Amino acid sequence: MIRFAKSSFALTSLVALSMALPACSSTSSAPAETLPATTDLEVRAIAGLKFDKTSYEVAAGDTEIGYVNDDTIRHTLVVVQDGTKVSGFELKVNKKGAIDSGSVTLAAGTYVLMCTVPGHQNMKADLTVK
Ligand SMILES: [Cu+2]
Repeated sequence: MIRFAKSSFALTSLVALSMALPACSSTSSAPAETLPATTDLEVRAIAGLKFDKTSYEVAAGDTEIGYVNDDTIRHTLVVVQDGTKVSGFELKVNKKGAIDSGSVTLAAGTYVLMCTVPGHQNMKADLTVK
């Protein structure tokens, strides 16, 4: 029983290692995935339940938002105005290096970017749309 558990653990490690190898062959430490060239606003989730900036700014209208996970745990990104979530827009990055992007139409005003993962309620930043 113990022997079986050990060998299946070794197999899992080997699979994980072989999956990680292509990333190691890259000359850069950046994740393989990149944001679309059309990205208007880049937001990064960083360690300590924070976004990479405390305030962001973008032009009004159709906005392509890109979200990059520089942390090791799952995060989401929603846009909130006056306590109400802008409907139809939510980005999710489940692990380190994950990238998500999507477009949302925003009128000029003041918004808050938030992560909806339980316990991440302090993960907020201001978004000014001009
Ligand atoms: Cu979060």
